Amino acid sequence: MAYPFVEIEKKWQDLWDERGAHSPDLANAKKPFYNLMMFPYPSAEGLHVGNFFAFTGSDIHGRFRKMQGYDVFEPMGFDAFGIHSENFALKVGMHPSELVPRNIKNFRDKQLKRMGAMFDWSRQIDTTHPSYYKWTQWMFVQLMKNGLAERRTGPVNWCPSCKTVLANEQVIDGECERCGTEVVQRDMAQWYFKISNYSKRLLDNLETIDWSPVTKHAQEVWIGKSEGARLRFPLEGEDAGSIEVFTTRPDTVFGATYVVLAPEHPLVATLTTDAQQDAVAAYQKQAAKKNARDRLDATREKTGVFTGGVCVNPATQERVPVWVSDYVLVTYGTGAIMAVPAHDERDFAFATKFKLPIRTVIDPGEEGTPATKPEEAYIGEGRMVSSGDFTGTASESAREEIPAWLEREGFGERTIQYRLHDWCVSRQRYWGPPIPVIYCEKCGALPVPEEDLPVLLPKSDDYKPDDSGLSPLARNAEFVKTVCPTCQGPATRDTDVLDNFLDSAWYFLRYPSAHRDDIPMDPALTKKWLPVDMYIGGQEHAVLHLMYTRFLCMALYDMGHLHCEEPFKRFRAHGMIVKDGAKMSKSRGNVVNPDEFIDRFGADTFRMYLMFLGPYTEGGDFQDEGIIGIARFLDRTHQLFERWNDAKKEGGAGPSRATVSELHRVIAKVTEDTAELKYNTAIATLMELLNTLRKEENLDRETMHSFLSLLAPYAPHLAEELYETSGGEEATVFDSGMPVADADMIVHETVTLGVQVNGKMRGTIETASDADEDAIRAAVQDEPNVSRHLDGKNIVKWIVIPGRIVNVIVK
Ligand code: ANZ
Ligand code: ZN
Repeated sequence: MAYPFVEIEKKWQDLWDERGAHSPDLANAKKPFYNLMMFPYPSAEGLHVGNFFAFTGSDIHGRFRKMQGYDVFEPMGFDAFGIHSENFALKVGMHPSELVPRNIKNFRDKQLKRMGAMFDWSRQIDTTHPSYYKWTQWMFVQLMKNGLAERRTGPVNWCPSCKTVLANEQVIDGECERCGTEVVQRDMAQWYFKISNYSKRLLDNLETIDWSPVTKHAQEVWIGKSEGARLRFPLEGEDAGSIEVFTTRPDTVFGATYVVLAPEHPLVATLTTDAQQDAVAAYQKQAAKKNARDRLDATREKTGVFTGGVCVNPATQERVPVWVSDYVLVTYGTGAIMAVPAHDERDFAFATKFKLPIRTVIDPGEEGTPATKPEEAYIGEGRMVSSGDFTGTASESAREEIPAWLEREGFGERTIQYRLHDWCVSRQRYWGPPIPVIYCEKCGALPVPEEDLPVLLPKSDDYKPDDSGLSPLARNAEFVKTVCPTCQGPATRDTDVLDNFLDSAWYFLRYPSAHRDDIPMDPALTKKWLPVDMYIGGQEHAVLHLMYTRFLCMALYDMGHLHCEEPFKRFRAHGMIVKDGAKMSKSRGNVVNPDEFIDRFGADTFRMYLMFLGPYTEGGDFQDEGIIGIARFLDRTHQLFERWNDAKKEGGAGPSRATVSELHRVIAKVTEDTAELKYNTAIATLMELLNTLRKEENLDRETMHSFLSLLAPYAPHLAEELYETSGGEEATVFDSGMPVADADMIVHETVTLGVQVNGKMRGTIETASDADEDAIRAAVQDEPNVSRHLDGKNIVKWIVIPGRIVNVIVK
């Protein structure tokens, strides 16, 4: 018989609402705890089980902190701008401005409110609302005024299907992060945020924050620090300039037998001789069609063409030919490399194919003289050969000394290079905040004056993207035409919209100040509530949202708008829920609809079941039948309380010593596991406790309520109900405080072991029954009788027979 979860859940959701239980007094809270979950994009399909899993785990953490006496702020909002919403609107033929509010209503009222989370709906955010995006535009304006936003023309990633430019982070393995279409290169004028100015800080600060190691690692790799040198290879002739290359191996410069420019490098035009004009032009055209992933693939057949030009190797003073090849990217380093075929795999393949000289300058050492014609590149360390004054030294030290020498000679500098690129924020789409910039022929590009914000997105049915490289807003003459804020002359507006990732880069700064129309962030509330104490979200955002938002906070900090550089003290990535071993997808037909399960089993059971599937940070496989086990657990919990309430056994003898001991063991374990997001093992431990309690004759209220406090973060409705019916003193179980484990109450089972030295019984020791061998050895050496027989002798062997005997062999 199932307990009446429908009534119970409805009752408590209404009560929480009525009492404003989840809207803490932000200004006066004593122990603020900001518990944040990545906010969803309100799709038309509604909340899926993956969202539900993620949100539940975050809510359990929030409720757990609340039990511990914190004032928990757990806001929720909707990331409703962007290509996703727009594409769907186009598909169903309904304007996104009508679709989005409908989806939000469905998400919030039909789904999120049923899950029993402590979301503070009084501070909900919708990124598409002018009262929000006014401040998104304000962010842009601040960056622009401080030289951190810049318009540049250059190669960009273009998604032919989404018909817009994408940032580097939004291209995954050469494909559009949204739609999976292969991205192509285009040359366009776009707005960039100078996130690369922050490379070093973004990397160094990682040490100061408590984040999932995988997430930190992903950021480290993406920021991509390389230590090396920029070296200049002079061109022939008076004042002809030079080609600057970036290398991480300046020790190999004596082996640089040619130089390669990226096809897009500006010097290609200067260096190409008349005879090579056609070949080079044809090659450039072909290269433009390839994506970066293919271009960098080391195993790919190398292609390239000779420019006809030469430059001078600054170390050897020899003339070396200059080639063009697409394995050199214009967007990294200087867009040019010195090729050292003897010691770099890609250069080796290229030199072999085009019969360019291969010169060994590092000898591996052990095998005597180096091969005159190497079979493959040697990329390791060794002894320098054919390297002028450096011959005979170790390559590691030459790596320091050669660039120091070239620096003195004026041929370069040692540098640190980062892979992180500036963030391109222009999108040629409709559904976003218009970029707040005005172009005037006389005054140039100007930010829209702050008092004129927001630049409203005009409602128009003509919003389909096209291949022109211009946003649909460019077709809206009324929108485009404006006056220059400086000279009052005729001017035009920027017609692109801002990247959806800017909307989400600052939403959590807005929640506490959601009521303030006059400023983006209330200074007192911001100071009190930020940085976020616990942030939970998907690992797929490691180098997207989580990088952008760190950058924006640093920039706001530098501009004096924020008191903290880092937005999230703690971040944990949650796992993924799969179904029958496969990712859930409509096409596979294995999508789990959370609504159905809540209808059948209730939100508490569904919450707990999801958390029981596997470790929260790893996820698990959804099995329809498994939920019965949790339903039974909650039924039995309900029964236990009903029986106890009826019997009113209060004031009896109290539980046995064994039950008290078990309770304290469980308090310690569940508290620790819940704090570490190990929800599945915490639930298993609660199940053990229930079994003990079911067998106990003399349960007192303290024991019953301790159990409820531990259960409450997981099954909040049922815990509230049982707390009330069993005579809880507070208005809510969440004010009843978390029980604290008393270590002295926990009885460890012990065993007695006989101890022999060289086969003769010398004493006994008491150890915990689960003591490991190290603990047993320590106990043996502490036993005075035994240790007398060990003194001054060498222990040659330990023989430990668990639970019975220890024999120490000495000499
Ligand atoms: C000469 C050399 C000799 C190199 C050698 C390597 C080994 P990371 O570690 O990723 O920073 N490189 C530089 N700029 C490039 C570009 N725009 N496109 C493609 N490759 C580029 O890699 C740095 C190395 O990658 C540089 O060091 C350069 O090759 C190449 F035995 O210079 B090296
Ligand atoms: Zn796309």
